[in-house]
Amino acid sequence: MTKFKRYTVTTALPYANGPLHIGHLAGVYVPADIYVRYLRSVNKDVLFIGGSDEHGVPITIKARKEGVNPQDIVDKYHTIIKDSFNELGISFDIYSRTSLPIHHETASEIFSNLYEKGEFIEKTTAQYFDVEANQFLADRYITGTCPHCSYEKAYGDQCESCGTTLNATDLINPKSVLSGNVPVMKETKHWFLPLDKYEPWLRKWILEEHKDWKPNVYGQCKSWIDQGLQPRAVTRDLDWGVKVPLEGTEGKVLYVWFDAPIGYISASKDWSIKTGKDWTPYWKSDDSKLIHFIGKDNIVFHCIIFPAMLHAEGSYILPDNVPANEFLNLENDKISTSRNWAVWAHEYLAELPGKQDVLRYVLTSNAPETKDNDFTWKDFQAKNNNELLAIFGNFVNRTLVLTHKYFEGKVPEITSLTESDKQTLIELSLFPEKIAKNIYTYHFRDALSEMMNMARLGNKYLTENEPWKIFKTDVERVKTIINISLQITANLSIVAEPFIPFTTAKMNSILNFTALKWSHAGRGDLLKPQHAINQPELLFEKIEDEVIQTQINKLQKSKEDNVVNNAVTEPPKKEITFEDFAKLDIRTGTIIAAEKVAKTKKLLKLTIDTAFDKRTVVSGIAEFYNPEDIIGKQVCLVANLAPKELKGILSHGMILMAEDADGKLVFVSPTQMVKNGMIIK
Ligand code: B3M
Ligand code: ZN
Repeated sequence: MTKFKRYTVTTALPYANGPLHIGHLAGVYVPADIYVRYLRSVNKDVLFIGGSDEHGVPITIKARKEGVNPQDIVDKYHTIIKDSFNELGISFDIYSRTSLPIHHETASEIFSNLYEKGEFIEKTTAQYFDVEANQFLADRYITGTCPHCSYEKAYGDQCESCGTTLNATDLINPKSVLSGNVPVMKETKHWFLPLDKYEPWLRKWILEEHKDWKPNVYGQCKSWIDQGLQPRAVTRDLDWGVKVPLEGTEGKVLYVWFDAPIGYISASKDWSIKTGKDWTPYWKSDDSKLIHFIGKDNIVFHCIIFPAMLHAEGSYILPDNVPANEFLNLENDKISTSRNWAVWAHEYLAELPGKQDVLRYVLTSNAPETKDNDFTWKDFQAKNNNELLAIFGNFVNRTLVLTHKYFEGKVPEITSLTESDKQTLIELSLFPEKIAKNIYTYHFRDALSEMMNMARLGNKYLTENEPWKIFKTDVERVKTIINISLQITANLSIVAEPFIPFTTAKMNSILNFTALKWSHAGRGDLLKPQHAINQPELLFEKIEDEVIQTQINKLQKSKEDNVVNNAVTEPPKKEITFEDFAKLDIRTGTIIAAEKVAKTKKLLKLTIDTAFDKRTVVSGIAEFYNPEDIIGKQVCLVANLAPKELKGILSHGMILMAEDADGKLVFVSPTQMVKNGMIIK
């Protein structure tokens, strides 16, 4: 950690179109905060940057739905998000926002600079336009039938049924979301960043010079680069965002993924304005280390597109690392805003007051560092009761109580050291380095577990030495035991600070000393003899089953609400005759094999035993069912549907599923076991 003089640490700018949830916190903000708090403790010069991403189509869509202006939406959520971060102790030096003038200026400047250098390609393309609404349509504003799977509500950028990435022009029967009309094609001019041109440079910079990046990050970059990079449009026809700073570009703004990462730079300028300090070394000096904390869905933007922009601009530093995390699931199900399947930060803070550190602890110990991970309320309770309370809290509390009981709250002196005392002090001295190394290399789970091991050391020491048994007979020995236990406590208050800062602040106030820095940690003489400590307070409290059950019930309710709310209320399709219906040959069958179809999110390849044959059916249910869970399941099959090729697999028939208005699918199956091959009529 030598060559760097200062650290520029950024965190993904959350879209200001909804509140924060635990997935955001576990993936990005808690690890970044641990990293930064540690750096500060080792006296590094750090600028910790956050802010709200207030542009982009999802915000305009939300505003339209609610009948308000986009600015109203972002004002509301910016405040909610900012307050949650603050209450959770995410210690940003600046929490800015991209609707500020300083951001618009900065993004325009970088665009103009690249434009003047001739870095962009100008292209006129035909795009969908809604005549009635008098505007060009972003991909998300167009729906139609998917050319691959015939799903009728595919979006212009992606079919949510088969997972295929689409262009709006691929859709069959396209409709504008704004007016419901059929859009027309109209020519429009846009500016593209020629990523293909930077490919050789990117290949060298990432694939050769950044082999140290996490495997998930490196792997994603490699796969993008190997597939061949294409020019990417950096402007859009939209009326919300940073205006394109060129003549005759009315109604055009910078693409949100062009301006959002520039938000890190403008946030730094915002910090300069507010503090009077200079932002430039953090972005323009080679001895600054730039680190982007993000989730895995943002990798390409932070590792390829933003660096390519900065490289082309030429005066900024590039990231040294991008320690992106995978996703956190909730109770074995993907976190989903639209299904309200989430633990929302602001609700957590209101419903479990004073438990910020418990959440920070649980999210760190479950952090999705190498693979997707799961948060469950039962595990949350167990980690609080069996770890924070039973190990950390219990050790600290016993030590403090005994100090008051035996020595009137004054630190006793060490009288003499046994071999085992010396051993304990040696072990104590080794922890700070182990923890630091893990934090510095972005292994926050391991760092946290070493921190807990230090508390375990204290617990074991007290339990083995049992001062309460010998106080009457050997007070001199007890003095040493309590002194050492107090030294371990003081050490914990230093090394636990990055993880559970509210708790360590409390500890410092009980220990009656000002927070020490990391360089003090490891020593056995932090608290001097006769130093008076304050009355102990409990650091953690037991979380009872009722509290957890309330949270589980709340989630259960959101599942039920979803089912009820999302019933399809459209009128039935056009009438058919019995003869039409009789053309359908629907039969029972059993799934005897199931596997994911490679490179798709939604498709499973099933083998169905119909009694008549064993056939392959490709079904778009992978988001709702795991292959291993549905083997042996009885289903209803449209057996005489013409075969169709999906992702190179010939699918013979279709499984009947019930679908709600959000596209959630459940099997329609016989209510009791029946033989395969029964006719449904
Ligand atoms: N707002 C996407 C997201 O929240 C986007 C990140 C911007 S980081 C510059 O995942
Ligand atoms: Zn599709």
